[in-house]
Amino acid sequence: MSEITVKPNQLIERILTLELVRVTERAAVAAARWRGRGNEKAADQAAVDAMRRELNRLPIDGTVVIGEGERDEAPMLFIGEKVGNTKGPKVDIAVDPLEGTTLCAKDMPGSITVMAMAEAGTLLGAPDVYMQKIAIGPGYPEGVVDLDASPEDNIHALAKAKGVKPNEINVLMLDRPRHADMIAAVRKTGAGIRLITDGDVAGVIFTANPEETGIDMYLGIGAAPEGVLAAGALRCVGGQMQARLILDTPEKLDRAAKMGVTDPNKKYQLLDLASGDVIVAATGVTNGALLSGVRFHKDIIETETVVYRSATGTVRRIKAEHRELAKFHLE
Ligand code: VTB
Ligand code: MG
Ligand code: MG
Repeated sequence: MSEITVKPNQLIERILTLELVRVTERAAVAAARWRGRGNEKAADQAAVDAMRRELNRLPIDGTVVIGEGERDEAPMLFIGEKVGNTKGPKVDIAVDPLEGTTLCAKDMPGSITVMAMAEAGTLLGAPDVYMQKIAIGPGYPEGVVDLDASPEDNIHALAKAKGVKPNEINVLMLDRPRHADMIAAVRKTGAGIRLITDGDVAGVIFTANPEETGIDMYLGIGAAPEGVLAAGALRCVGGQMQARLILDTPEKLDRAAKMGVTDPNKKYQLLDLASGDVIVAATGVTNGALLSGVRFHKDIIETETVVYRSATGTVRRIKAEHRELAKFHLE
């Protein structure tokens, strides 16, 4: 049987996989210390500080392409910020240091820390605007669903491809007023809808293994950065995703143009969102369906991280016990 050959540039990427786990682990522990305290900003800031500190330890020449906002509005991890000790490969970095700040502040299920690292120039530089998204898991014919088709047509097409009735399809959507018509249209087909208050990075990732998550399709409007982060994970497991930026004001058009978006109505395919080798890591902050949350014990802190590597299609779940880190928890 032929061995998997490791190209030289992949060696550093293989080594860095575990380093990215450390980045999201440390950010998750920092955010979890604010879990349930009702202070979204403090939880988010703690995650940002920890993620930036750990990123700057990495042997990479990284540029934040998806971050806490554009340069003039985010003090840290802004789009364009350089991260890493510059002694390494040029890479794109995408971060959501605390995905689901409200979920963390209220200790509700599903908040995570998440980041992606990819070959330089391969992640869509997405301004923090809304994005229409549709996503399904692997194993279906290319283009079986379409962002511009009606929810009814997409549900019927996916059901046919899956060999089930439409009322056996389950869709995940953000529970938002902007989705009222879409929710009604999906419900008309008899399909089920899991409504979430926040966290559609995980929401898209759930489509990757419907037998475990019960989710066949993600549908709706969420933030663009979250869409690109989720696309990185789907690149690894072979799902399908289409997306379109919502640039409905001159200001948003201008911001997107400054980030190289030339066609504001472009329908992005998965490979437009994340076109090169990409690693995505996410650690649970509160307990959720994707990951268990951080657990604080007297001398040990427990974390769970999932890390996706598109170059090999590898998904790793890493449960870690942190003893050294726990000493700082006593402060
Ligand atoms: C979306 C979703 C994110 O925030 O951006 C949501 O993509 C915000 O939506 O996962 P609203 O502006 O309608 O509140 C998250 O849920 C968390 O960042
Ligand atoms: Mg965030
Ligand atoms: Mg977010």
